[in-house]
Amino acid sequence: MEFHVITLFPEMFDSPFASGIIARAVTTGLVEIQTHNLREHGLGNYRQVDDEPYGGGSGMVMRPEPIAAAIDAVTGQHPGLWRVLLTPQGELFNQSAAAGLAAHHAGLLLVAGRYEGVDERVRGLVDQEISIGDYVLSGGELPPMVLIETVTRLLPGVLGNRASLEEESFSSGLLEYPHYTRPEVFRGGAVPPVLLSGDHEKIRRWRREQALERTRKRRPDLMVKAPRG
Ligand code: 4HQ
Repeated sequence: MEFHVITLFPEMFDSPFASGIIARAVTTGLVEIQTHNLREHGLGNYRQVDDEPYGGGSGMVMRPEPIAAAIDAVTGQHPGLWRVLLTPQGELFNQSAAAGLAAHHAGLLLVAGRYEGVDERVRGLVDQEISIGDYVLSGGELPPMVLIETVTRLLPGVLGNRASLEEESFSSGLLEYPHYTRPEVFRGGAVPPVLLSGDHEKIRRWRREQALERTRKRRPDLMVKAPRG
């Protein structure tokens, strides 16, 4: 899967993907991450990419022409990319949206914003607008990184075969069951005896109950589509 990112700060994408799962996915050729510097499409001698808002007000707005030129340049070289603008006004990102993005086999073109926002006419240049959460960031680089990280681990071959498909499909959409490792007692807190019992069927059932109970208590909003106990 190809990820293309249009950004004013390409260097910010180096270190987050230089180690761990993503780095291995890049080395093994499962994913490719290409940054494209928006500044190269800036206007005039100063390579301007932003300007004052019509109608007045504070902050700067990203002009549409450099973004359009960058999108045209990338899609000209890489046809079929699914174009995504990261903005607080987009659809809220979640695991199901990540799965949808992972299905775009030609790859993704992610447009990172900066400043107070982008000119409204940029929306017409993309296929989808996504928000990574209901909070306000200063920079525009973290949202595309979050998408790349979330989508990459869904791609075939990236994680290897871990959990059984049945367990995985049961627990998807729920919070995880509680995890324990050594020591058996830590500051008065004991590991639940069932986990030391060696009875794998009993352990499986206990974990399912815990995941359901924990989700019901902490995130009842997730229970709508969750599997029945
Ligand atoms: N932005 N999800 C980019 C966000 C954001 C979000 C504010 C968009 C800052 C530069 N983007 N500008 N939340 O907070 O996608």
